[in-house]
Amino acid sequence: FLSDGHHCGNAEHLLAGTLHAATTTNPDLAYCNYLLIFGCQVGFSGYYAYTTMAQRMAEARTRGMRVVVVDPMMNTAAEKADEWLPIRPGSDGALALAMLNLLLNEYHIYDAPYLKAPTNAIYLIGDDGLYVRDSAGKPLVWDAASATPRPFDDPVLKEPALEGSYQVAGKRARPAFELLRESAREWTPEAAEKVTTIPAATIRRIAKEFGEAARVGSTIVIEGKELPYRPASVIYFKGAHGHNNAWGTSLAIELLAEVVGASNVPGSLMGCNPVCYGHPETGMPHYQPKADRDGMIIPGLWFGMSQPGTTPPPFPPRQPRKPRFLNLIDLVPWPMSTFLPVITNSNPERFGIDYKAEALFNYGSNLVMSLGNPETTVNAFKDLFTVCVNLWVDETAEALADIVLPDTCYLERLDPMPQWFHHHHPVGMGEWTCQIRQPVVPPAYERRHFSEVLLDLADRLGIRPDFQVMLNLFYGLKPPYALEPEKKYAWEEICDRIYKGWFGEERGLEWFKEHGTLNWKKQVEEVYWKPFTHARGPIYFEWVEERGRKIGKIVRELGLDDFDMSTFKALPHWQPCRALEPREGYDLQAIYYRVPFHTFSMTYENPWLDEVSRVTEPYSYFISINRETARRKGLKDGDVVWVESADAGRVKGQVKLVEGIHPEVVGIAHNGGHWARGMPFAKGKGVFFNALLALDLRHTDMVSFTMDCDARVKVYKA
Ligand SMILES: Nc1nc2c(c(=O)[nH]1)N[C@H]1C(S)=C(S)[C@@H](COP(=O)(O)OP(=O)(O)OC[C@H]3O[C@@H](n4cnc5c(=O)[nH]c(N)nc54)[C@H](O)[C@@H]3O)O[C@H]1N2
Ligand SMILES: Nc1nc2c(c(=O)[nH]1)N[C@H]1C(S)=C(S)[C@@H](COP(=O)(O)OP(=O)(O)OC[C@H]3O[C@@H](n4cnc5c(=O)[nH]c(N)nc54)[C@H](O)[C@@H]3O)O[C@H]1N2
Ligand SMILES: [Mo]
Repeated sequence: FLSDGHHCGNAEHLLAGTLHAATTTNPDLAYCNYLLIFGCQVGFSGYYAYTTMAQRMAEARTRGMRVVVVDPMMNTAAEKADEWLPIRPGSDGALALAMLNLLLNEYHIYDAPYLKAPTNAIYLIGDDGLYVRDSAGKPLVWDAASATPRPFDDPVLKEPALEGSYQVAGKRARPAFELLRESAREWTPEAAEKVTTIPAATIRRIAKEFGEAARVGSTIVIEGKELPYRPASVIYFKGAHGHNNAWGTSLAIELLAEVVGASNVPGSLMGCNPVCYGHPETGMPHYQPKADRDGMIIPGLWFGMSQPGTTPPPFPPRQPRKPRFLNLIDLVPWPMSTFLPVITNSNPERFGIDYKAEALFNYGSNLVMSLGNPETTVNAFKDLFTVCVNLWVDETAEALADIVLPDTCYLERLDPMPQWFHHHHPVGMGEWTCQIRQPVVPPAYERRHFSEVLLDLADRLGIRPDFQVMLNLFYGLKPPYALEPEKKYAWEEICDRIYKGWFGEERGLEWFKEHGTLNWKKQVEEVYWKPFTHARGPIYFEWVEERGRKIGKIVRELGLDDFDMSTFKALPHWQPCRALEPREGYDLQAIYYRVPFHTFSMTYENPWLDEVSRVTEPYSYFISINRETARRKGLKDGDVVWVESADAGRVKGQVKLVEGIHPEVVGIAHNGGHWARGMPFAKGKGVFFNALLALDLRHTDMVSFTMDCDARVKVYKA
């Protein structure tokens, strides 16, 4: 019932799925001239397709691309940027809304032709907040040419109205764009300054720079195809959206790109490869978005399958229902991963669920450390029969496991297409690459490849046929390469069939073992796919409003008064996250960040990286605090302090005084402070940030299942 990543990028993935037909996004650095980053280290020290993006970032900077980084701390991205905007954590939505307001209402920089074509900006919205539909259920738009409402896909529609107010069947109906523009008005730069601590004059300048850099109306020819050219990109991730105001915030940032048309065209924010026509000889793999009956984008490729209880694509949303699953994915039918069992399993009756989980199967996650306060996690799962598949006996295995299955590490195993699905493939022109991961050493000790273990488990459970049908679906395998349900295959044979199924008889496992990768050229229509589709991206999330009402009704019936319905809105909005709510005696906010040479928390067990962290780089093991704030508190470099959360635990560590951090903030890298006996190098190194995070509904954005990943804290000498 847990998918990977826990609180990784839920709000972003929801928007990536609906606006970009992909799981995640990345900027098109080959053409971008102005990159505005909100709480993300793309191309500098983290985020996705890391190494390629770092190279492209370097090339773009050499070419003169300007980088502006919004971040409470001068981490790797901010320190290399042309401009750093130190923001108060959790307030990015207010900044983005003020910029939207300036673009739409003051500078009048927006891309009307784009908004009219592949978005729903022209769809008429009634005073009930929902689409105005015709008798056949089609959303209507206002046709200014005939002064009548018409279905959005009516071929005679000439001049769809983006603005104004109309009467349809005696009721007021306004284009979604008109509502967006109106609602953004509330966010003057001065109002945003109060919330973000970024001066109003700076907000005005940045909005103008971004809007002008987008060159609305311009075109570029790439490989003989004329395309819209929008060389300005926004990108945001963990820092900006990792709060319980994730939905409204992420939407505000995304719409900065949408209103200027900087979405999936040269220079802009791009979905991570949502269109693939496949290898020229076989046409495999093949996927592309399509439109639903309201004209909106359905992604062509998504994680998992749309089975009850697993992750469905975010759109079109199913009807909400009283929860049967502990992850509440049937109540809120669009988040892509969910950590909620850590909350629901302790008291399922409260959610109308009449069972508790009995077993936990954990593959390569240290969830006792990576979720939030470990006491909550251990309490929720301690009675479960738990299997951990891991390289080490980490904190989760130590606290919860009945059985630990030792997995092979990446140097010991054979994997087909290890980098294909998901966001590892860089965006933009270039090549598609399919790879092989081959073992370079035999597995040590009793380690076994997890795929082989899964096949064995499927046999013992008697579900091998179902399992192989699932693999056929997942890899799109057709005869003669599809797995026959009743037949037993070894892992090597399955890999061979996957390769042959995609690339033909002569390019099987042996071919890949010899050649390593298969590359072919990406086509313009695959990469810059927006101008070639009639599927529309939403600037108005009508169904969040519509389904939200149904969800609200169920929530009220269940009496869940801590289930926050206030963020279920169709348009961007901002409200303080929990860590921004004033708490007597707690004067600071704790945030976390990644450093370039660590991956999550597991690399704290790597002796070389441990040495780097101890000897040359103070930002992985210390608690960073602003020099002036430290002075007021009488703290010096190297002092040992407690950081105590208003809502959860406290952690101890040494302080490092820095200039490059917002004065109201303490910064802690990743998740250190391991305590498992199975991780001797990591043990006691660094600071365990997540002890500070409360795991409950109050700290969760219920639209996207994103938790507030910073905490209101106080700092005092230990
Ligand atoms: N404080 C803080 N919390 C965070 C984050 C953060 O940056 N800071 N990030 C959040 C995000 S975005 C994410 S995605 C999650 C990540 O959270 P997790 O996925 O839980 O990451 P880790 O804590 O590194 O745990 C990874 C586990 O996988 C094991 N492992 C490594 N390689 C293999 C392998 O090949 N096979 C198997 N079976 N196991 C292996 C490691 O031993 C380790 O126990 O954390 C979330 N929580
Ligand atoms: N080197 C490395 N690369 C990685 C990973 C890794 O562990 N190491 N993990 C991978 C995974 S799973 C993920 S999810 C991605 C994450 O990719 P990123 O989101 O790029 O990762 P972080 O370093 O956590 O970036 C968060 C930034 O946001 C800032 N921040 C914190 N709070 C706020 C806020 O309220 N507002 C703003 N504007 N900024 C804020 C932090 O200071 C930090 O600089 O990286 C992936 N790539
Ligand atoms: Mo993540």
